[in-house]
Amino acid sequence: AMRGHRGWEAQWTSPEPKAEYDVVIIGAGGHGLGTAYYLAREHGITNVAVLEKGWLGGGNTGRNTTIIRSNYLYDESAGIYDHALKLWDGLSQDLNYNVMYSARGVMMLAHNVHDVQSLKRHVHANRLNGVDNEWLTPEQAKEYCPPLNISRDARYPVVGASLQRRGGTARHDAVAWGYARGAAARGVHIIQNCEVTGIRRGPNGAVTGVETSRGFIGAKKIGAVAAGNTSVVMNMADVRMPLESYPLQALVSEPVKPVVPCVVMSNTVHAYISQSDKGELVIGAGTDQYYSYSQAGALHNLEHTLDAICEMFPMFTRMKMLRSWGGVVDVTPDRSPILAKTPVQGLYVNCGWGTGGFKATPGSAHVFAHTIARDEPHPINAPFTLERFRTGRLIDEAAAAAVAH
Ligand code: FAD
Ligand code: PYC
Repeated sequence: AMRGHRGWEAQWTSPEPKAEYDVVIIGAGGHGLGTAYYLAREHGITNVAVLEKGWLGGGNTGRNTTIIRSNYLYDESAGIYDHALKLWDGLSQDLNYNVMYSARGVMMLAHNVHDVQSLKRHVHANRLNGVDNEWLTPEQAKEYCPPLNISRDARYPVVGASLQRRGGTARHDAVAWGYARGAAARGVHIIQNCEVTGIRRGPNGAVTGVETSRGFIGAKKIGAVAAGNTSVVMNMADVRMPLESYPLQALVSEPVKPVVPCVVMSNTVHAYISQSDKGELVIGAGTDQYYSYSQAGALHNLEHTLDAICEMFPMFTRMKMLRSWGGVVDVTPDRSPILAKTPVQGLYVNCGWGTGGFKATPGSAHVFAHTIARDEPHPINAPFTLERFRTGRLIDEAAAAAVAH
């Protein structure tokens, strides 16, 4: 049907790379494109290129299950994830692009005493930080999400749930496209099919530019925002990262009429579900248990996840699944991100979002742009350093990651 349309303007231009930029961003996912957008909009830095080895949004940004929430445990996390949640609220207006943010509520299920203690701890910690979160009985959980099975006979019965009502979903592609259009309109160059293969440094060790599949491109500053490939990119500047890269899989069903009104997650049975505006059930698994740079994973993980979904929602046992895929997630030892300067002058890194960075996209991009522009962290990302893995000042969010690792 698209072939019949004429005169549609490209949403962003595809210029030839210039010889040099003030800032080069490696990776055109939501975080990289958002960083370029805020560099231009908030800091007036428009001589910026975003280099992407594949196509814009083709990494984890276009592969994730779009769950948005800010119900993490620690103060530092409340700072960054709730900053993002507040930005989600006005993002469509800000970008003049409908990112379809829908605050339909994120419910996290408890199946045993340990889950109850852990989720209630999160509820209390969140409320102390002014982040909404509440505890539900199984009956209240079912009232909020009618198809949920709360039978006591289930293998892992639902014994309670936490609910963040401001949590929800958004349209992942639209986030990448909206930031790309907004950045390009302010003069940022978005260059696809341009793989960074090296980082060049001058005699004093500071960065001078990047080697790419389209030749050398000079840069005064470089922001590496390459998600699952961050270790590979940072290795080009001899910086060893505390990251492990794993495949994370998801799948969608055939489209059906509205049936799941919110997001439901269960870390214990390793499955989560929501329904897209197209009607597909969007379902995800825990990470595969081996390191890999492959954007695919093992079938048994999906089978295990669908077993769990059928137990939580017996009405879906005869649903047909349409397609599955994987992304490569970059996991830190404390399951919190790294948004920081690096030991190399002029090189900045934004990574380690693991299984949960989509929700952070606007907040992360906003404070990372500040870090690059001012050469110092924003107070919100100041705790998310690389050094914390040496000093031990960790921000352990393994439980709040809510996706089995
Ligand atoms: P990406 O979108 O991956 O962008 C990085 C880009 O860098 C890629 O496009 C890549 O091609 C490019 N790149 C890499 N190396 C180079 C190079 N050498 N040269 C040039 N370009 C390069 N998070 C949530 O909050 N909620 C969820 O529900 C959720 N579900 C998920 C489900 C799945 C199946 C997966 C895989 C992830 C999920 N996540 C979720 C995590 C989330 O997708 C990521 O944390 C987030 O999208 C990372 O965004 P990004 O912009 O940093 O990375
Ligand atoms: O971080 O909320 C999350 C998430 C859900 C699915 C994958 N990640």
